[in-house]
Amino acid sequence: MNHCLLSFLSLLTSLAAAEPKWSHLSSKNGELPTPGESTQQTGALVADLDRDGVNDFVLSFRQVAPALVWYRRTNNGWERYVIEKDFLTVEAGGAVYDIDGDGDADLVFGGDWQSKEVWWWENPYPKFDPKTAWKRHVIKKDGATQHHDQTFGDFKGAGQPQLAFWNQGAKTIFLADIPADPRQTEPWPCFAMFSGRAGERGDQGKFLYAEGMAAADIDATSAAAHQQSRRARSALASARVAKTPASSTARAIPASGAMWTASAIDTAPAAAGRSGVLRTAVTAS
Ligand SMILES: [Ca+2]
Ligand SMILES: [Ca+2]
Ligand SMILES: [Ca+2]
Repeated sequence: MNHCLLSFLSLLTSLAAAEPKWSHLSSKNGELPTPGESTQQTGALVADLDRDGVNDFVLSFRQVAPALVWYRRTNNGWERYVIEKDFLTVEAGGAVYDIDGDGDADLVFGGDWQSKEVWWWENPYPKFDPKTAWKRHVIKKDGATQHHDQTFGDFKGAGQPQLAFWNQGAKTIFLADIPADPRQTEPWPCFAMFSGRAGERGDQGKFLYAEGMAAADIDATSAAAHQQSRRARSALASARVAKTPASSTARAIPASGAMWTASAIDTAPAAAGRSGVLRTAVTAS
């Protein structure tokens, strides 16, 4: 056996030893608190909301209140905290970022086909109460409905992230700078960075719209672009990376109003088991 093979086998052994041991917990068995009465859990986000170094998670709902519930990790398991006590028709997706710059992670979610709105919730750290909802702010309140997926990234090479969000009713991805005073600014100014078809294939003619969003620097080609993409990558490291089909590069774009273009990455027909495939990239033109 040669040295390389031995090293490889040794690496495999150490990786196997590091495998985490998973336990299946269910609210059905009382191992987790029951989130609410909605039978549609639309979104799930992982974030350390109380800054104790341990990840927590948030679930969203759209049938009955509450619309957002936080599962806070404690020494004794998981505790349920209501973030949004009201009824909202929250769509799948969600994003995490310290929007107001006070050091704690704030949350973004959008409304589904019944809603024209996108919202953010202000993290009240360190004052947490399981029954006290977080303050909700409006990012978008007009236009078309349905907002399936959002992400933060420095798409403009501005040195700080912007919010990109899908609006399926408009077949458009909107880009918004975080306002200088986000707690006092409603809605946020935003512009269409992409509009049109983005690889949607549909289910027997239904649901013809693209969804999913991730951010990565795909086409950096010059030294300047690399400079900007390095900043973007560091910004994106703290951003949520969602499931794929549409994505955006981190290359700098001109002033507001410039449209990005879509490029097919995978043109193969949709098939079972391929849901994670990146189909379309939306890049600065
Ligand atoms: Ca935590
Ligand atoms: Ca914050
Ligand atoms: Ca805060």
